[in-house]
Amino acid sequence: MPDTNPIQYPAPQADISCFPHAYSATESAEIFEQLKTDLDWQQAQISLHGRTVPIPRLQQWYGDSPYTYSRLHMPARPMTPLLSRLKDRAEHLTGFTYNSALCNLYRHERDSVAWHADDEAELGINPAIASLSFGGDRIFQFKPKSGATLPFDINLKAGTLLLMKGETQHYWLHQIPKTNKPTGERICLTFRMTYS
Ligand SMILES: O=C(O)CCC(=O)C(=O)O
Ligand SMILES: [Mn+2]
Repeated sequence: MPDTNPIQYPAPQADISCFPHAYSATESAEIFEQLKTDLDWQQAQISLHGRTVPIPRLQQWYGDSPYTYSRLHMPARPMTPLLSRLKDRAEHLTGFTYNSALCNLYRHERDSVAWHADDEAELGINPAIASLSFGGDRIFQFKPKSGATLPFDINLKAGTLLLMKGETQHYWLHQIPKTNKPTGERICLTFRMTYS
């Protein structure tokens, strides 16, 4: 049975909570393998200081509408049956509805996502973002945009659902930093509601 009592993080001007056991270890291991095989993982390229460089992770976008993120354009692509089932569980646990998923595959400890807020216009004003983690543990870091309060870290283990909602994206940045400690592969599905 999944946890229905989330842990709430006491960060000011944020609403961040997590369900550490949305999926059991056995379920998470099966889901990881299936997502790794089923999803159409690609390494996108971005333009940085006039050079084209590959982003340090694999990604794919699944949703009814196209999405533009950090100037990367991702066409609409229907969710797989497994993604739809995982989305249903995220909706049930969090009480929000989602129509898309930005999926990330971190191949090893040197893959990462840099400091950012999920604040694209298509997400609306105070988006609810539910992310499900599978595979190896990674540290997820938060830091305030103004240096007014302290940064903090969450260790995201397989089977965890993290929910960011309310004003979180206005006041906080998040990242998955590179590390030197071997972590194993990790898949993170970030469910969102996009408005076109
Ligand atoms: O991998 C994660 O936990 C975070 C990914 C993320 O922040 C994003 O896709 O916007
Ligand atoms: Mn994000």
